[in-house]
Amino acid sequence: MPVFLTTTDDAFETQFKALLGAKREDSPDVDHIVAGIIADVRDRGDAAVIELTSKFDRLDLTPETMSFSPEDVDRIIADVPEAEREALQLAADRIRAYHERQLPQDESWTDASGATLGWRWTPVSAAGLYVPGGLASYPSSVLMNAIPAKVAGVPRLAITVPTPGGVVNPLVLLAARISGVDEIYRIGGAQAVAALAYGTGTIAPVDKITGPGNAFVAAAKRRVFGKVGIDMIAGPSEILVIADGDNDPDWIALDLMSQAEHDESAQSLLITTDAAFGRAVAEAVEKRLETLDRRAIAGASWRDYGAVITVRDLDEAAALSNRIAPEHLELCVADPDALCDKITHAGAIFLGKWTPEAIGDYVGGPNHVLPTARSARFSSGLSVMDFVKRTTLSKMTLQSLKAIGPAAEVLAQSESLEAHGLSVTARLKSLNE
Ligand code: HSO
Ligand code: ZN
Repeated sequence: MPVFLTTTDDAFETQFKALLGAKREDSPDVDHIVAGIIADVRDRGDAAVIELTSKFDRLDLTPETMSFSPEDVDRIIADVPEAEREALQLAADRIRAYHERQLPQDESWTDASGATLGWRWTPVSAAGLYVPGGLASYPSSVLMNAIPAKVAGVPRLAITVPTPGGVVNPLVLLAARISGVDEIYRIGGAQAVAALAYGTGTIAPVDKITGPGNAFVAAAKRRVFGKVGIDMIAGPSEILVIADGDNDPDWIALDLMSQAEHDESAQSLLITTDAAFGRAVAEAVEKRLETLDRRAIAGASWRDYGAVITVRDLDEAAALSNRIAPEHLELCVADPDALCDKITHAGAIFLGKWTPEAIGDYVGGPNHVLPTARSARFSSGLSVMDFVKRTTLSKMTLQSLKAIGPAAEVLAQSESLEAHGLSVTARLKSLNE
């Protein structure tokens, strides 16, 4: 059973704080192992990657077999059923269309001094996408990471995916093909992150690494940050549903379970204005937990981190939601747009009862890589912006240098940086000659 809280209870504030502070990630002490792996890959390149892959993935590679050739991919994706091909294609088309609207504009203008100023956006030259193996090897996540990079104009996009015993999910390769990925390597773990960051004989280094992974991958991404850019370090999934009493308890139960089934450390929360409805949802969850394939995972998440919170009204619901800053927020209320206006911190919002969060995981269009663990207070989901950078542009004329240069001379002097000041003075002096 999850916890049941009511805002009218004296103990509410203490209980709610405990819920917010619940530590959902046991990150084991893997950092020293990861540091060793990264140093080894830096020193020995391909040889280290090949040894580590043999050890951890029971797969013997050579520099020649480290990547899937286009023919390998053709062969492996040949048997993917038509329904799955079409679904992935529909998802990819919708994700691309959404992300194309994120492309930022270059700017240029001439100000009152006569200076022309602006900025220009350019993509990173190469990006690396980590795709987990095993249970969390999601083709949808390949689309969500690769498509924004390609929309941003990244010319070289490499994927690493561990293939324990040589086994790979064909849909991962198909998603990579549909997204226009350029290189696919059969490696994983910290060694894959190190190979992408520092390069090996076979793998050219990239400038930005994105994608989810286990504790080793997360630790490796933290360690290579600075040498390359990284995306956020994603924690376990979260969903908060705000629902009034006018909903089908079973629909809401399934929405809560859709994130609970990701991970035993996932968190599913319900905030409702109707206590009886909250109890009905909890009952519906128990019923569903009797049969769901992933009932062990979903059940553990719901029991350990789930909660049903009864509030006086939707204003109170919005205020609590903003304190939680959830990764996913569903608004299952009569006027979701009005409630949406009151939400300031959330990774992604799903409005109205016809919008289950799972639509956003697959086919809605927005990205499903989103800020977790309350980081929606200060960050956003993955976007085209993660694969571009901004260069500023300044062009002075004779008049503009005359107008603003003297202030630079004064400031340079006050900072005791003589050459700075003289670089302006020399030019201004030439005008008087
Ligand atoms: N909900 C997950 C993403 C995902 N769901 C992938 C299904 N597949 C991110 O929080
Ligand atoms: Zn999901």
